Amino acid sequence: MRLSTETLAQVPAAVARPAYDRAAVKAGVVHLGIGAFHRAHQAAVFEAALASGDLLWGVIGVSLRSASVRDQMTPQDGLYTLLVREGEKQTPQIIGAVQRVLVAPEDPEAVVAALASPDTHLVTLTVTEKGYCLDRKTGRLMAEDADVAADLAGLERPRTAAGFLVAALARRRAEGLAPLSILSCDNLPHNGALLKGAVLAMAEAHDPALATWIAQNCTFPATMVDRIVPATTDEDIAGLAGLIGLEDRAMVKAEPFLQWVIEDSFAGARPDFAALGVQLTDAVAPWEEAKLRLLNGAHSAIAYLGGLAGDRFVHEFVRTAQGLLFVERLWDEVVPTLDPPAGLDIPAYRRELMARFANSALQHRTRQIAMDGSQKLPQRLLAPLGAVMEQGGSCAAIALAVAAWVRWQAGTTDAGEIFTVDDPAAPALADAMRNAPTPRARVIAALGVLGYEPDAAALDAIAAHLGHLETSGARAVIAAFLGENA
Ligand code: CS2
Repeated sequence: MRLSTETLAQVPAAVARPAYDRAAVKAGVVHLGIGAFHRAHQAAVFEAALASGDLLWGVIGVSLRSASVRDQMTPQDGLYTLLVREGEKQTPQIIGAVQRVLVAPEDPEAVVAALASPDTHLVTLTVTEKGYCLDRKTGRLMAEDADVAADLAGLERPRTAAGFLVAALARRRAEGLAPLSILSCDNLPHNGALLKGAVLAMAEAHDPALATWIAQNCTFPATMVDRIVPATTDEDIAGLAGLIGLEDRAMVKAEPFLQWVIEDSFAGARPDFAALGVQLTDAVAPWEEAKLRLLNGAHSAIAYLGGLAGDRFVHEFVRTAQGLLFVERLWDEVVPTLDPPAGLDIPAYRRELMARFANSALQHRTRQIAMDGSQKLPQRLLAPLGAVMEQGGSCAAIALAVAAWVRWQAGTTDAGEIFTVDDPAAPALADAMRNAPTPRARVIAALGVLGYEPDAAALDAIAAHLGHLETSGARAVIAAFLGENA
């Protein structure tokens, strides 16, 4: 039997569930990119708003591509379980915030209508780094992308996030409706400004007066989001059925930790975020930078080094003394590049991060994090690498992590297992590296695809690590690195 409004009463009484009247909730939020992360993060916060009695913050979820989330959630009336796991402890909570899921390619008009509804005040986005369709070198919309080109030509059936937003904002303006607060929740530095740039460029191409209206009335607060949310597996769904007595194909699993920092700049109504544990601030950037470089940078290092060495999960990497020490060395190099916000205790943050990585109940796959490396590397590892070089610091651990990413492009683990490199730039990377005969040439070629040119010392370090990785494998290289940098 499947979880739904009708079967909800069968769930054991100890399991938390919506105590508010779902029928009375208004959809104040449209979320673009309703994957597991949204359901475990922002939707959990909106659920808390609803639970507090503020019924304006139901969510209409939008999938920009596939129908799978809609197909999981619609038979369940939008209900799903958030399963918080740590050690032996598992705490399920049934969430009712999501009212509907729309599949954009099937019915783009429904998405525009939802965004242009008078009930909508906030738009949140988790469309992943590549979903902004921005050229990372120039910061411009990728006009050569087929979806961007289609949206630049006409917005009758938008395809991109920026296209949907512009089509809907045009309608809101024409109908005299209130502007929107539009919050990027992706792991990109200055995500608010990036999104604003993409939306304004799209609007400018259609109607400069609309672009001006958007710039003057809508806001694009920067946000930092943090919660580790591994992809759900069939075993997770089977395990949850044992806990709640029902099948829930839309469940998500997450760690207990949740952080959301939002730039305090709203165009109109919003929930009482502060009361919901969300941090409102004038400056998100220092939070974002610390999180991207320490958490996500270490994640990517673990994904490539651990992935090459055969670690399937993050906790397996930090369970070994060498893995743990390597992450500490990486952080030692990165910390001097940060300008941490008041309120962030770096030593405590590092300890907490390590404990979060060690949470074996999450089963967070290294392959999941390895995905889309070309989109992630710049802010996670290359920016701190550049900053370390400028400061004249040591970059050996960061360089090793970057070398592991280059090595990853070969598509084989150290044991010779073949895998597919899951990255929109994979063909370009393979092309660039095909005729690069030496480790040094391969580093130059791979980083060149990202538009990155390391300085001579960094290049030497990355190339030496790559040569060593190619001949000896990740475990041996980490051991040698720790021997030299004890
Ligand atoms: C991870 C992130 O998959 C990845 O790239 O580094 O999803 C990470 O788990 C989150 O940013 C944590 O907040």
